[in-house]
Amino acid sequence: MKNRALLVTISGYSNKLLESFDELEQLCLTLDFYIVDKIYQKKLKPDPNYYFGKGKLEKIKSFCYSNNINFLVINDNITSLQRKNIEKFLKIKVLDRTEIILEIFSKHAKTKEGKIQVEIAKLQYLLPYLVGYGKELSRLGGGIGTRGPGERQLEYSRRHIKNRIRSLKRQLENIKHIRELQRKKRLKSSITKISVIGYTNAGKSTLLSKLSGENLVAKNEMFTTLSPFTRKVKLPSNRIAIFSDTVGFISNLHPKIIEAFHSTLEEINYSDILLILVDSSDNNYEKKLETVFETLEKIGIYNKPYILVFNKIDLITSELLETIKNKYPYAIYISAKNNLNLNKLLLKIDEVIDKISKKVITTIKTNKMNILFKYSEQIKYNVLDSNSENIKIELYAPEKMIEKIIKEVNE
Ligand SMILES: Nc1nc2c(ncn2[C@@H]2O[C@H](COP(=O)(O)OP(=O)(O)O)[C@@H](O)[C@H]2O)c(=O)[nH]1
Ligand SMILES: [Mg+2]
Repeated sequence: MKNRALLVTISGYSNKLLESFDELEQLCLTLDFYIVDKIYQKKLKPDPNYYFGKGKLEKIKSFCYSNNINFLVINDNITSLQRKNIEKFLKIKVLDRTEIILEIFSKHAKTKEGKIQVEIAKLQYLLPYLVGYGKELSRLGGGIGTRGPGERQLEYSRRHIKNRIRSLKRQLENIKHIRELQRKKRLKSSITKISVIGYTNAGKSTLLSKLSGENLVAKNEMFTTLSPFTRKVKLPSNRIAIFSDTVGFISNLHPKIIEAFHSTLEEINYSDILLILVDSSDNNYEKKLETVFETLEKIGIYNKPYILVFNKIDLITSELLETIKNKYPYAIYISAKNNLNLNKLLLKIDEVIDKISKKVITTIKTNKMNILFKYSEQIKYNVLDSNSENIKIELYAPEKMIEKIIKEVNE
């Protein structure tokens, strides 16, 4: 049974909270919530005790009761007093915007380090709420489960939680050097890795599923060991690349969870190429793009080749498209949903891989050609000349791959 959620917000000053209401819906869908309805109240400032006005809260209560709602999701960050009061009044679990975002980070955190960072962020964010209110810590551990509030009445002292945070931070220190080792190991693998990054709703998941749907690589063991966020795609050159769907950027992140967000993005370090996906129909796209670049800089990614991809061009006028094209002449313009220009994108990726690959011209014996076939998913070559014994080729491949091949053909 799905978690049935009611999404609520007040309008806020100049409707600020209404603007991010759709984004919240998108985030909840990512978490597999069934969204029963969205309700807002025209109100500038939240009530300090109950967030909503008392009348509105009564209405919410009867709505939740008659619609079997088990989660109230508020599009704002609430205080622990508000949280406690609303939960007591409605008798269902209340989640605020930052908690929803933290759940998404949990889902995306792949490395041990990422998982610990997210747990620390959760503890720090919910600390004032957890202290003394008898909340089960499982609220933090197993993600958003089906349990209601107050099932296991455990009391947590501030000291208890602070100790837990300290111990997690120690663990972080310890795994830092292990991570370095893993990183080296991963870098050895020569298959091209591509991370798709961008704001939530840009179309990252759609793009990934279209690419792998159109160019589905036959199911094999390699495929089944990939994470749910990863797809293998065959490029026009016949090379294979692995695409990863990364955690989406989200507007107005709470300062306490920014570090956790950055750690969730760390996998980008392991990729060879970035696809920066932009929703061209979003009025705020330029500011968002700027934030993406700033964030990459903050997490120490300066020199990775990237391809700028403007998505959803089916939703904008041709005038706007022309304007954007003039500003970003090197970008690729697609509609993931309508399969528009996806091949152009793949060709561009091939082009970039060629650029970051090394090129050598070498002559190999005809009977060693099978070695090239063996690695055909990771290399590209053109035959320049051949006779019955030798073939002269121009070979494009990552440096490590070239070394490997040269060694094998000369054995
Ligand atoms: N009109 C249009 N909608 C799109 C396109 N690509 C994605 N979408 C829609 O945009 C929404 C968000 O897409 P999703 O792939 O979940 O974005 P993500 O958050 O970046 O993974 C979904 O409703 C998609 O159907 C596109 O090219 N055109
Ligand atoms: Mg997605």
